[in-house]
Amino acid sequence: RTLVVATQNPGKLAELQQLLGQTQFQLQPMPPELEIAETGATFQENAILKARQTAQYTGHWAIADDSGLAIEALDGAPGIYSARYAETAQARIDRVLRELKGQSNRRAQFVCHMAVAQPDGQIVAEAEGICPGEILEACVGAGGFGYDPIFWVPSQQQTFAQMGSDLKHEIGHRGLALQQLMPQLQHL
Ligand code: ITT
Repeated sequence: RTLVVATQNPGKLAELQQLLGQTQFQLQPMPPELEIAETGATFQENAILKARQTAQYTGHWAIADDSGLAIEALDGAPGIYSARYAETAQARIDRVLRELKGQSNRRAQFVCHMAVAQPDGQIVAEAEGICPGEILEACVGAGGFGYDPIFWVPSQQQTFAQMGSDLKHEIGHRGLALQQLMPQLQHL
């Protein structure tokens, strides 16, 4: 059956297509004209509203991912505002580096909440993945997207932007969420 991947973010879409490639679903991109206001106060609320509205609009099953970077010394910012923290990806990274200037606590985590809705909008599966790390003082690595070049994963001694996509899927927030979601999808 058809599963609409409810994201307009090309970096996320590529990862989700790779991660969902082995499932029983025929993946479809989100209709470009569909704009969803992220009015929720949490990753979970935003994932649910994106999955629900996309399912209802398309009449297909839909999966949504609401994710972001939560930095301890910034009281969890940018968090659910990660995509809206500045105009461009580079400006968002620059803002984080500026706000952490001189700060010795560099601890952070990436969070990904996923929700799956059936065609009438009812949520049938949910999962959350968290990946702990540290914010570097400058970019390292050229792969990935978003905040990947400043997100250092101590257990791997490299940034998200340095690791291959297989490793990012294995230990990253999105991959961990999907590892939990997969068994739930199999029973639908
Ligand atoms: P959709 O809502 O259309 O899916 P979006 O980019 O607006 O796209 P979010 O509201 O969930 O999605 O914001 C997530 C932001 O968090 C994203 O734009 C990146 O800036 C950041 N982010 C999430 N996962 C990331 C990852 O794996 N690597 C780097 N940055 C990531």
